This record gives sequence, structure tokens and C-alpha cells, in this order.
Amino acid sequence: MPEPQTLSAGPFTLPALPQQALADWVRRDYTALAASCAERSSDNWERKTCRACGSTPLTEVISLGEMPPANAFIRPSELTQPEPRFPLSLRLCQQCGMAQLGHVVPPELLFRSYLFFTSSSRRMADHFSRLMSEASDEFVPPGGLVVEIGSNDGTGLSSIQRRDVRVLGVDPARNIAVMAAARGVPTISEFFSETLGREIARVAGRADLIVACNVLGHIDDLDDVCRGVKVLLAPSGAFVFEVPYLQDLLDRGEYDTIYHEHLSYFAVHPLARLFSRHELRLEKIDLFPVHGGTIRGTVVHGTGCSTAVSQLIAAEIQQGINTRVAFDAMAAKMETWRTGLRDKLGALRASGKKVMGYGAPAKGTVALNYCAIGTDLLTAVIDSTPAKQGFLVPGTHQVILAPKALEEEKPDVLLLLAWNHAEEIVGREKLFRARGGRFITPHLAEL
Ligand code: JHZ
Repeated sequence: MPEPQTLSAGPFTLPALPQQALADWVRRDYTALAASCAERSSDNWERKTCRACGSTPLTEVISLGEMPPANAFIRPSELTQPEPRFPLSLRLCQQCGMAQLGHVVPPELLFRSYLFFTSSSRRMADHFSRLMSEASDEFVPPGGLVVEIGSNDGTGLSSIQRRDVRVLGVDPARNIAVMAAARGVPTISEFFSETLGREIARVAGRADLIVACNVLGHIDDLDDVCRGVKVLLAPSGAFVFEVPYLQDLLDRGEYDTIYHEHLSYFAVHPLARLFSRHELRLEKIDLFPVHGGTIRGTVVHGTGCSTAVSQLIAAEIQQGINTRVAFDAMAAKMETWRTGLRDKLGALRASGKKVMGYGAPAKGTVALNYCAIGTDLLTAVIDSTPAKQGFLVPGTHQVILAPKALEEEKPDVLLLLAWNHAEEIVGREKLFRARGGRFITPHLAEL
């Protein structure tokens, strides 16, 4: 364990807390800390200005109608109660081309109790461990501080805990923060904000590395987050983030990744613009195939962006990914898949085949609701997450069963709702395939 040391952190020159003291601080001061964070709006409201550049107008390019929140799994006993639904429509900023949702569901409703666990995919856990390890090698000196925003169950941070670094998680999901703390990752169960960034810097010193994977898209006030990163990040530190890439969403028609939790759909161009408004420099972009196509950005203090990032931006503009034409093409594909999938499932039912879903991801809720696939077409869904089992898919109400149900139910066809984990899932379910079982995807691919 490193000795306490004094960090020179801009206006903050307090002794940095070692790991154990950091954990004690989180435990002891949690209530006061939570109260000091800005209260969130409790209304479902409409967004009129762009999250990246603040401009108007925002023009609607895709509508998925009214949808239940994608992770609002319900108990069978709650079936008689009305299920909340909110408008789900994608809008485009006419100035910077940022794609974003028009309606904001209160984050307290979406994120305080959460059923998605980073550790649910071995491949993703490895991906995040590699990120943590490589970024720590590059940016974190001995005894340095790593803060993860949206740290979930602590999968990422726990992978570097044996190093000579201090780790601190921030995640609003109270049920998951407890799990992270139990595996030794001190976690502030709050929404990240400028207020919280200042508080962490004041008490723990500035962070050498701030990580946020699949988080920026979930936050309505991106300016507040950037201000928080700016005050928390050490002068030579880095902010490393991952977000699904809009280019892949459009190319592959990943309409099911559009849901209320995802408020922004990022291309590099609007991101660079957002950061530069906060004197943060987008230094590097790496592309990864995970989650249907992801970009990892590395941001440092400074202005502008690197030559490599500028080249990516030029390519995006040339391809027109932030234009209405690209979204119109996707809307047409969505319609074809919806009709095709309903027809296919109808034909399978007519020929006496049993079809179940595999994976109860957030995107599964969107695909099933958008295509109006009820329990008549798809009887149940398999998912390995114990916390989801026994619950029903929001809106369409398939019961979620543990993978062992495959042997009892013996479905003929599995609709792979978690298509982004195809390799892992198809690779594991060899028995199902051996007895003639087939996987199909919501995009009508046969695996
Ligand atoms: P998965 C999540 O979306 C949530 P989701 C979040 N909003 C986000 O931004 C994106 O990730 C990027 C199960 N499973 O990862 C586990 C198996 O059953 O596609 C999960 O419930 N067996 C933060 O929810 C689901 O599938 C397996 O072998 O769309 C996958 O969810 C594996 C690998 C997974 O994320």
C-alpha cells in the first residue's frame, strides 16, 4: 500500500488518501456526499438543444414509438399494474450532426437499481481488464489514482487492484455499488457531476486516469460531465472513454441499441467539438468490435485534436454519417427486418417449432417491442444473469429463464437477442446445436 503523499493538483494540495482511507471515506461520508450532489430532475422532459454543441434545432430522424425502459424488467406479480412507456425518437443536430434522443427519462428511474452487470460476459470483462491495464501502464504513476465513472460491479477496477494504484468507482446503481464494494472496490453510489468531481479531487487528489465505458451516452448533461473531468483530471492524466460508434450502428442497422438509457449516439466529430469547448483535447481514437462496434477515445488537457483524429473526422464528414440520408436508409432497413422477423417467427410457429430468445439484454427489449413479438411467437428468454431470471421482459412479457432451461424446454430455434455476444454464446451452447438447434438474429441472420 503506498504511503500518503501530497499531490499537486491545481488549487488542491491536500494529502492524497491511500486506498484503505479512500474506502473508509466513501463508507463514512457517503450520506453527506450524496446529499451534496446536485438533485436530478424527476420529470420526463423533452430536449430541444444539442448535447454536444448547445445549438438548435434538433430534427427527428427515427421514431420507435412509445417504449418501456429497456432494463425495467417486471415481476410476474406486477403484470396487473400499468407499465411505464416513454417516447423514443432519435434527433439530429443541424449544426454538429450529433444524434440524440428527444426525450429524457429521469435517470433516477433508469439507473438507481440496475440489472446489467459488466461481469456477465467473460469477453467484455477481459476487454475492460486490458483497457485498465494498458491505460494504467501509460498514465498512472505508483500510488496514483484511477477513477471509473459507471464502474458497475467493479469488474474493471478490480482487475488493477493488485497494482500500486488507488482505485475509486462511481456508479449510481445502489444494488451494484454494494457488490463492487464487497469485492474491495470503494464505490460512491452517485451520478458523476462537476460537484462530485471537485469533491473527489479535494479529498483524494486529482486522478491520473479517469475511465468511463458506455457511460457518456447515458448522461444528459455532457457539459457537467466534462467540467467534472476537467477539475478531477491531473495535469498529465488521461480520460479514457468507450462509446458505441454511430458509424457501426448505421452500417449494421443496430436499431435495437436505441433506447432511453442511450441519450447520445456518437460520431467522432461531435465528440471533438464537445471536448474542445471544455479545453479538453481528443488525442486518440481506437476502434473495437465489441458491443457491435465501439470507439475508445483518449482525452487530455488541452485544445483541438490530434492529426489522426482530424483525419477520422474528415472521413466521417465525407461519408455523411451525420446526415438525414444515412438515418433514412436505416429506418427503411428496420421496417424490413421487423416484417421479416414477424413472418419468420409466424412460419416457425405454424410448423410447430418452439422458438425462445437467448439473452435478455436491453437491446432485446427494444427488438421484441419494436417488432411486437409477444409470448405467442416467442415463449421465453434464456439469460445467465441470476438477477434477471424469473423476471419478465418489459412490454412483451417473456419470462427469463436460466440457461439450464434449454435442456428442459428443448427449443428448435433461438432468437439471439444478445447478438453482440454471438461468439461467446454460440460457442458455449454446443449441445443445442448438436441436436439440430439453430440461432437466428433480429437482423434475420442465421448463425
Ligand atoms: P449486453 C448494456 O446493454 C447496458 P445490453 C448498457 N446500457 C450499455 O450501454 C450497453 O451494454 C453497451 C446475457 N448473457 O452485454 C447477459 C447470457 O445470457 O448485450 C446480459 O443480460 N449469456 C450499460 O443489456 C445479456 O446477455 C452469455 O453467455 O444490451 C447481454 O447484455 C452472455 C455473454 C451474456 O448489454
